[in-house]
Amino acid sequence: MSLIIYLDGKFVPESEAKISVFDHGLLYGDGVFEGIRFYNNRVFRLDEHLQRLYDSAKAIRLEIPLDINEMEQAILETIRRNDLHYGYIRAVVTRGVGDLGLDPDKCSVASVFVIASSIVLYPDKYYQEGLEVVTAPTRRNIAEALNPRIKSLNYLNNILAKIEAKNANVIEAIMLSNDGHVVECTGDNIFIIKNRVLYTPPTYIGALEGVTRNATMELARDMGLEVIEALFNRYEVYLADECFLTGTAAEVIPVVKVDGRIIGDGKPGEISKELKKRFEVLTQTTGTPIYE
Ligand code: PXG
Repeated sequence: MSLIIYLDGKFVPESEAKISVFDHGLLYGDGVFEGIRFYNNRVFRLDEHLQRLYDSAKAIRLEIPLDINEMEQAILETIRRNDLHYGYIRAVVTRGVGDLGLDPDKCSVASVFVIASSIVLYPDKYYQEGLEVVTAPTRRNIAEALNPRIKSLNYLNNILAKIEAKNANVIEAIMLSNDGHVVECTGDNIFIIKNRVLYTPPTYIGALEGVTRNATMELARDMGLEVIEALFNRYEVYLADECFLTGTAAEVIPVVKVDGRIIGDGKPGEISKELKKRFEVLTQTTGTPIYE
């Protein structure tokens, strides 16, 4: 089925949703994006995603031609035009059409597009049995070069690590900072649990401030658990009682093996399972209504 796409103020069929070969989003990865989920006719944490999009744009001095309310309406209307109830949104802002030089000021206006689509879910067995992951040899970009808190169109750092995951026959890889601290995965944040305390790396070492990460931290605190943003190394992951990843696509997914080491008893942990359950309730019952 052909989708209706929002592109620069218009709703067009997929076949007409085209971007110039001179767009700097394509030529240089110069742009920002968000991946957002909607469940049960509500967009999950839309305000948080929009804020991150505008923060990312500000950090690269990119002016989005819509204000945040207009962007919200463009997203909601794109879902409505496709008559979707559960799914995935990709909102993208590119620097726009320029010449073959780097200069962003030669691009007159940013391009905005929104794709609303159904989502391809990870196979259920990963949630039931837990994931195996490896550590990628490729280090996470350092924050002082390209801050990973900017959700930019330049995902090559993550893609290199994803290739390393696939070479090892797994679907996700842990990325380390240059000095060996655990940072995050290619498209997910990471948590470990030791003695009923949750640990996740602080964003300043170069992890994206994940919307799912934030929601999970709130849910854990609601359960009376302590959550600490702290630096840790692979050693602490290997010795953890539980480990799980969070992300818009993956939601909350348990990890049971890291670099060949069994985590805990090799089965999804009790706290991870409870958080996954509570996260599902949250996504089904909260969010910005699409059709009211
Ligand atoms: N870290 C990175 C590097 C990400 O790209 C997350 C963490 C999790 O953040 P949220 O806000 O989603 O909880 C992301 C987001 C994909 C895909 O196809 C993954 C993301 C974005 C877009 C596509 O796997 N991950």
